Amino acid sequence: MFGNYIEGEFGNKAAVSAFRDFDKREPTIPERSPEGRRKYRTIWISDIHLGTRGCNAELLIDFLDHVDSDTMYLVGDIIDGWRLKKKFYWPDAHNDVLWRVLKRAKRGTRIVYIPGNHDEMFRQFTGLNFGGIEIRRAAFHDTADGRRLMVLHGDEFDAVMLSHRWLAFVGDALYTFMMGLNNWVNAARRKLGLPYWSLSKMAKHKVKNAVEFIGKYEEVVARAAAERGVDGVVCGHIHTAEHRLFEQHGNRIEYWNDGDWVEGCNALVEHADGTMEILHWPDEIARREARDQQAGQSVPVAA
Ligand SMILES: [Mn+2]
Repeated sequence: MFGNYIEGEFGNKAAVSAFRDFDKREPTIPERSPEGRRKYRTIWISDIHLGTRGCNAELLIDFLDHVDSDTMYLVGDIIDGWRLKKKFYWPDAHNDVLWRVLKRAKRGTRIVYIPGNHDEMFRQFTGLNFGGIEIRRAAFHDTADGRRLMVLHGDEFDAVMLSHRWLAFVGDALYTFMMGLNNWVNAARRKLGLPYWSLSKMAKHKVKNAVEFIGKYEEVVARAAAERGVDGVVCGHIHTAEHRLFEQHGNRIEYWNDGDWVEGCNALVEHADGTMEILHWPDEIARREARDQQAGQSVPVAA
């Protein structure tokens, strides 16, 4: 069924052969033995954007090979259908990620997949199960210490945030680039006898707005959670891992964002006692390598 769907959706030979029986093939990056993995009660990951060059599939594979959980939520934008339809890009490592997810389901991890806006084509399968993966529009998660969290991708709030949306994509790299451009523009303006004009000032203003956008987004999401009477919310979508506490009519509302696997490479985890934590995987790898070096052994990253 999934194969037929891919064929219809992408209608392209490369896509069909890339996805055909992909779960039956062995991964190109061999899986590390599941023994000795760090065990969590719950793992949330999102915004992986498989099918794009930006996706850090190798780091995610390293993460998946070092952690385990009873439940795993895939909080949307797992496969970037938008971009795949425009240009088909699917390296082996991206198959390897899907293979690992399906393998976890087979081993007994409860996997809940909540499609996002970039993989919204899977929303039509809401309520169905594929290879042990439950597809849902949103979910409620009860923590070990009795908090109820609403789990959703988060693009639902774009309508409210519409006027600010594009600002979220103005980042530091662009700002640095504009600073350079600013010098160049003003050198040219000087030659033409024109007064100084600060492009960087404008850029700075936009970056400040991006920071404001993120803050505002977190507030909007937390308010929506409060209205549903839950203790908090877990979402993704804005590629900014974060934990914030809000007050709404005297009630405490937790906001959690599990980040992304394009830039941040973050995951949100729940420990056995209900404590939650945001992991920054590049830091975890650095710590592991320092430990291994101290122990006098060197272990390659994906081994
Ligand atoms: Mn998204």
